[in-house]
Amino acid sequence: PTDARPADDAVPLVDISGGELTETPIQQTMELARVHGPVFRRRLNEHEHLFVSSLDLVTELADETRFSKGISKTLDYVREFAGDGLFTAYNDEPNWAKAHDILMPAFALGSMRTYHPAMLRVAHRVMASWDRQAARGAAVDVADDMTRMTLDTIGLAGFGFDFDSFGRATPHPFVEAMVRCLKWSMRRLGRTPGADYSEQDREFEQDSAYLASVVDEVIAARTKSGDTSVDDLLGLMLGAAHPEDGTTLDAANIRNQVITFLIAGHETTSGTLSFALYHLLKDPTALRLAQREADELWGDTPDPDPTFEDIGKLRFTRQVLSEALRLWPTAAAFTRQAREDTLLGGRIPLRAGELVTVLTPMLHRDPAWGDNLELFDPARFTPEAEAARSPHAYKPFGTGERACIGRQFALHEATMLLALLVHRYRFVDSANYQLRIKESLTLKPHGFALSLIPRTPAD
Ligand code: MNH
Repeated sequence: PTDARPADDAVPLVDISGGELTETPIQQTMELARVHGPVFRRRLNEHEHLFVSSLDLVTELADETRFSKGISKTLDYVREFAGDGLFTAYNDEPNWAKAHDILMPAFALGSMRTYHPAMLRVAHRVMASWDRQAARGAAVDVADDMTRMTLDTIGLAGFGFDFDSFGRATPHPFVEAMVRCLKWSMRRLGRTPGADYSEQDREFEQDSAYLASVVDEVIAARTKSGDTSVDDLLGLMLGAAHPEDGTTLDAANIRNQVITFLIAGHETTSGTLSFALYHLLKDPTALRLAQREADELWGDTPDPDPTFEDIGKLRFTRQVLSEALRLWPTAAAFTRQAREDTLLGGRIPLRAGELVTVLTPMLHRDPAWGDNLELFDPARFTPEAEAARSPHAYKPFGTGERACIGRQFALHEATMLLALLVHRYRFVDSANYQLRIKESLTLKPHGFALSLIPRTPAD
């Protein structure tokens, strides 16, 4: 066959076909990397795929002249519900560059100033809810509440749409349908050849139809209002002309963009905040430093209203988030594609178009990070430490021109909320929580219950 691969002793072949892809494929693949090293091919039935996680090889993969974003099998499955939205578009699909150019202004640094009030409004919802739980002596489910908060934030800031997640006892049905769709695409690669999956597929069809109906609701709320002056994400999608050719996005693509941003705009930020809270709970020194930083800005004011400028001053809080994303980058893999036939690391032959997936949590445990790789240590992100390290050792937001467009949005939102929470509460580990990570393409702490006590000036 023409796709037979040349003999290639440089790369171990790990065949897991007899077993299965588990419910936690990222952690399963991390385990393979711990056993077989930073480069291996994983065979799973008819699928064979190259995984890489060392700094030297990722440095090459980040070279945009040799590699570009690749759409993995899994992302192809996500295309079944996100289509040619920004995240899942092929590089050469004209709608990628078109939507990128039209939507970029919404993510320029200055735009964060316009999102700040919506982010703060939702932060107040979190605290009102946590105050009630604290008064009842009840623990909160951190991952659920962080998801409520990030969904409401992208809804309000990006689309002027209120999911009102804290007004509901259970998550908004959008979240439940989304999680099932993400899991469906995550699990598809592991299907046993010949087995019957029609029931899962039917459920998937229903869920993706439901997601599309929420998108229509979000769009209708805006078009009905007749307001074409709002220049938030949805306003740009519906109205903005391409800066050069003057064309606008077509209706099918707008739907795909709305669904993409509703998902990409909240799911990973939620996990990031949850991991950060977990690490602060388990690290009293880091918690104390974060509290001190917030206290310096806001003193004993019980209900501070952070300004946009305040957020840039929360340097340590930001380091906490960076270190949380080192250990558990919530979008834990990204795929690169060779532009031409090439030799990776001078020894691994790749054909033009061949895919290589970077396993980010293992890159983030490369020896370049020093000692005690599993230890949470925000000092790894002081300006001096960052300057001394290769930029390619840290890729929680991917790389190159297809890197995350929402990075500043996520960090502004997460930094503000984390600082407000440590300022307002003592964290009590009443359940002696042991970290378990659930996967629905993205990573989140599973069953993370946290008890809260309002802080008083003496705390
Ligand atoms: Mn985000 C791409 C991680 C927050 C919207 N994001 C990516 C990629 C990673 C990523 C990794 C690259 C994937 C790939 O190469 O295949 N994103 C994150 C993380 C957070 C995050 C870890 C939070 C923390 N992302 C956000 C937010 C938004 C967003 C918030 C929107 C408001 N991300 C995107 C979009 C893309 C993307 C859109 C695709 C960009 C493109 O390909 O042009």
